[in-house]
Order: sequence, then C-alpha cells, then structure tokens
Amino acid sequence: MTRKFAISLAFGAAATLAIWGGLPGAARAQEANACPVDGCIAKITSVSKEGDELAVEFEANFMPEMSKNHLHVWWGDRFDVKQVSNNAETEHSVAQGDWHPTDIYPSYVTTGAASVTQREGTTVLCVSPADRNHDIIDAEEFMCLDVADQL
Ligand SMILES: [Cu+2]
Repeated sequence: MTRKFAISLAFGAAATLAIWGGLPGAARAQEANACPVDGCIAKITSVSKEGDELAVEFEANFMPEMSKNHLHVWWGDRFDVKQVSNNAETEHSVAQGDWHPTDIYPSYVTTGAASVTQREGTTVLCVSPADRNHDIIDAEEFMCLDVADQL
C-alpha cells in the first residue's frame, strides 16, 4: 500500500456523481468533461510497479479529455502544483516546471515528465486537473502520494 502523502480529497456532491453514473454512455462521454459545481477533482487510488515505470489508477469526478479538462502528473518534490501549469509564471509568479499531460484514464502508466526516470530522487507522485490551456484549474485541488515502496 502507498501511504497518503498530502491531501485526501473528498469528492463533492454524491448526487452529482450518482447522476453522472446514471447517464447513458454517449451522453456521459460528451457531457462529463465539465467540472461539477464543486470543481474538478482527481486522485490517485493505487500505484504498482509496471516494469521500470508505475501503473497508476486515477479517480476523477470528470472524464479527462486532452483537448478539454485533463490531468497533469508530476514528481511532487521537484515542482509545486502551481509550477505544473501553463500559466505558472503569468498567473502564479513561479518558474514553470515539467509535467505529463494525460487523458489516459483511469489506468495510466508513468511516462514523459512523469516517468520514473525523471523523478530525480523524489518518491512523491502527484496529479491535478488542468484545463484545455494546460492551466491547473485549482491550485488547492491536487493529490500527492509517496510511492517509495513501488520504486
Ligand atoms: Cu495539460
């Protein structure tokens, strides 16, 4: 088991999720990308070894799509959530970092900037929702896990 590192995100309105889960497939894929009223939330529910990389299970309250709302994955001791955003410098006044943008959901394997080869000593893997501009949607909504036991 991986230890919860930072924030345990509680999902918002159960009613919203119930409606989402009840929609037919097509309507669900088309409409569920928008952030619910409480905002887009994503979390890591499990991490395991996948060769030299990590297999990660995500849980989100929206359906990630690269050209719309999607996920940013990064090594947490390397960068703050505000750095893994296209507007890091213009909006948050921090240096822009490296992240891997993905809509591979819910089962993802670390790659690109989120590859195990890019962790530079840290063992903390993070995820946060981002929008079509690759801006982090809410710098308060992210989750990081210490994945040391899977490295
Ligand atoms: Cu992005």
